[in-house]
Amino acid sequence: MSSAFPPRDPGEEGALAPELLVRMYQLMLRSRCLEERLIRMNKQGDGFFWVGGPGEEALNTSLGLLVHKGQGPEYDYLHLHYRATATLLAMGADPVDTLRQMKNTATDPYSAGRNFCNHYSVRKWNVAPVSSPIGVQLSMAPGTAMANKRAGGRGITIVQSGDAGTAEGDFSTCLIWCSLPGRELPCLILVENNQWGISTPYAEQHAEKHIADRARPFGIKSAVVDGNDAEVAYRELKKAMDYVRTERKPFLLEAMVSRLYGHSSASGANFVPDEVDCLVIFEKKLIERKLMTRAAMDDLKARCTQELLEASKRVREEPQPRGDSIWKHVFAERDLVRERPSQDGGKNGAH
Ligand SMILES: Cc1ncc(C[n+]2csc(CCOP(=O)(O)OP(=O)(O)O)c2C)c(N)n1
Repeated sequence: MSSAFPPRDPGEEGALAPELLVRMYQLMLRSRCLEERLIRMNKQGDGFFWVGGPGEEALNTSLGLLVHKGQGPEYDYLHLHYRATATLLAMGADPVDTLRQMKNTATDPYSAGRNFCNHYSVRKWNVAPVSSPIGVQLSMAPGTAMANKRAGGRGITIVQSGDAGTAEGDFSTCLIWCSLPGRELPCLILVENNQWGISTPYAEQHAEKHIADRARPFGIKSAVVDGNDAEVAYRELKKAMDYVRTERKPFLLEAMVSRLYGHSSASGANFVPDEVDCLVIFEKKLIERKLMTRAAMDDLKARCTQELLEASKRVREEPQPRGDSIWKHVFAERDLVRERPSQDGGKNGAH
């Protein structure tokens, strides 16, 4: 099994390997360009709603690179939230598919034009459908973590939530079920703390110093890390994932991140200049270490922006879902667990 996992990075204890850093930067930049295209599409009327992850790229790119990708309980399960754009891109998703979901075309592979942008669902990679009601994923994660444990391999479950999402009862459900004595689950609980829940400030909601401190009474190990530093994010995430993979026990990682375009299109989706930008920090580091030049970064950004602009124009011409497909994808059309037709022979979508 272990040979299928990403190779250990030689510079794990110090700086990460130069090739890895450049790869991470390319992915983070691509994700930012994609978000900026999505925001423009929404403002131009090519999509009803935008929510996404500008400001969370350092952490989410690292997650996408570290995940053990595949289908079934031998592989990692992902219960993401709606800011995980960079994770999907780092896993190898086509950004054009995200544009399709924004435009709600019939060609959108995540929801066939039914859902908001950045609401992924990829069966072949164990990516559970992203839920708009916040916190739901935290109750589902122990289920797949149990499947990981029973399968006996090294697959783990990773569940993400924002800071405000931890006020939901689902968060407690997750902590309780992951830490039952003698039945601990291999689940990484990842809290991406951008200090806001739409317009509710973190400081008014949390008596505890860190959300990670809530893990302690459950005997769950935890850490708080700077999610805006790509190198720190990658290294700390890897450490936490290695722990869960090896020990088959939960871990709570709280990463401090930014929200660079506000909550969503509902709050205007305008750039917030006084937030820390992980991409700017990373660019400075790469230039200082002479791994990339400013000109090369600018050129990459220009090419990415142009490529996505052209793709968005093509997506505009793709078909919308037909009215007579309205009942499709509402119920399962076959029993996916036992691979046999469901009891009504798959007609359940027809009424
Ligand atoms: C159950 C539920 N309650 C309220 C909402 C409305 N809502 C959408 S996003 C959000 C804030 C979530 O904040 P946080 O969990 O910190 O994540 P962030 O959006 O900041 O990444 C709220 C309250 C919702 N979608 N679902």
